[in-house]
Amino acid sequence: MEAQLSKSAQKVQDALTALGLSCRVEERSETTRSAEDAARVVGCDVGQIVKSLLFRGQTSGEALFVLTSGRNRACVEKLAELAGEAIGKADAAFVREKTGFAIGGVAPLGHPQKLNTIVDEDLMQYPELWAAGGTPAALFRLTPQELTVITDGRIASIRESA
Ligand code: 5CA
Repeated sequence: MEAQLSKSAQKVQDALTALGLSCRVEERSETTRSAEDAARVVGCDVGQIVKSLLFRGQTSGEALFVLTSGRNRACVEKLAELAGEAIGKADAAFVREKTGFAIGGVAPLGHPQKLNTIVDEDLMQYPELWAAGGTPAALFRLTPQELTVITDGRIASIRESA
């Protein structure tokens, strides 16, 4: 029998099940707080980790949810262009309010309300991805196609180039 998930991880599992997806949230004994931690724990390339970042429109105050490859940094100028306004990084309280999760465990779904979402096109090249499952030790495996179903996001080139 599988161990019972914590409340936040179960919320993510329920959201996946409600979408008809077969993804399974796993809670590990080691931290998966950062993309590097997560890649080490599951044994994948860091590029296959879905990083969940939250930004805030400086004019509208609206949340912009950004999913990038763990290999990349999101380019704020590209995001601002897509959002149509200047944006800044959200603080921890805004992340909690808009996603319902604490930093380090923000899942791409299971939020209290629908978030305007942008997905890094570099995530689409991998056969499978891993995303945070609601806590800094919870993860689930998914395909890029499942990620687009989950987020209903706009796929764009948002990588910061060196
Ligand atoms: N569980 C891992 C792998 S899926 C995870 O959640 N990684 S993450 O990259 O999606 O989330 C951590 C991110 O939170 C960091 O990349 C960073 O951009 C953001 N972050 C860290 N500290 C803060 C902070 N104080 N305020 C806002 N964002 C933060």
